[in-house]
Amino acid sequence: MTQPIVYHIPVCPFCQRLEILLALKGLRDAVDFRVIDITQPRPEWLLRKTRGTTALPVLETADGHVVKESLVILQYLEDIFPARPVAQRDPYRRAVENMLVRMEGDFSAAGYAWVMNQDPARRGALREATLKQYARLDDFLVEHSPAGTFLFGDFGWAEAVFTPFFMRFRFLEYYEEFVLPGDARYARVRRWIESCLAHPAAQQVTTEEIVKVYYDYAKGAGNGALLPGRAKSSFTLDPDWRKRPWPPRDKYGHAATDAELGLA
Ligand code: GAZ
Repeated sequence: MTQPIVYHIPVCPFCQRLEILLALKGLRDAVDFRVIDITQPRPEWLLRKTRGTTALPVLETADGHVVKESLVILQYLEDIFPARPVAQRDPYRRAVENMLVRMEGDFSAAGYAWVMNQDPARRGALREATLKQYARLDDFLVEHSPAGTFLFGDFGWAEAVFTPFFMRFRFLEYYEEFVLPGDARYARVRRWIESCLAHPAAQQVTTEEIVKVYYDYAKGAGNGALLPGRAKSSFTLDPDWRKRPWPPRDKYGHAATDAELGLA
């Protein structure tokens, strides 16, 4: 039997969504995950499949069709593996779930803009903008799920979409000393985030991996791009992140070399 193939970057949040969904279904091995090194030019065979686009994840169906965009792939996997549904079935509950999913773009954009910022004078404003996004999520959860932990009874679709970003935002803790303030305004979203991060289906990456691999994002270079004076991206697969030291936290004052990052 041929399986669907997913071409992915292990530390990519959009890719992790798919792994979480499959873990929730108990079907992680029903898809053949193949790792792509985004610090290298995309191989020609992959560009032929995607008709030139480079963003991952990309899924190839068992009969050879190509599906792009993590949320579209997520729905495809939900549809071909329906035995343990993750999405809500009730139309209104599904709509609520989808409204929350639509908030993810602004949420992640705020955190990524902050981590990638290189101007110390903008830190306060970027922190405020990020906090505003947490407050919006809090407000949504208070409205639709005041007493619960997850949006509905259990870790579900919205959680599979957001949790990879909650994990990536550990880079804000490390590089920007960000902690979600303890006040009541964020109490509901904090409960959600903590439960999401602790869920067994969402343990594909660790804080250590994120902090090490995303060093170049903290210095303003996204998606495997190379910073001036460096020969290797922190997104490289070789050397493995486990063999590298923790990067310097002082992103504004110092640019670490390949050697300091354990990449040389
Ligand atoms: N909309 C697509 C999806 O599948 O949902 C997005 C996929 C995507 O951007 N994948 C990235 C990629 O393949 C890796 S993960 N990039 C290589 C390429 O050639 O395009 C970066 C951000 C950001 C949020 C997340 C990421 C990220 O800003 O982790 O800004 C640079 C990329 C909000």
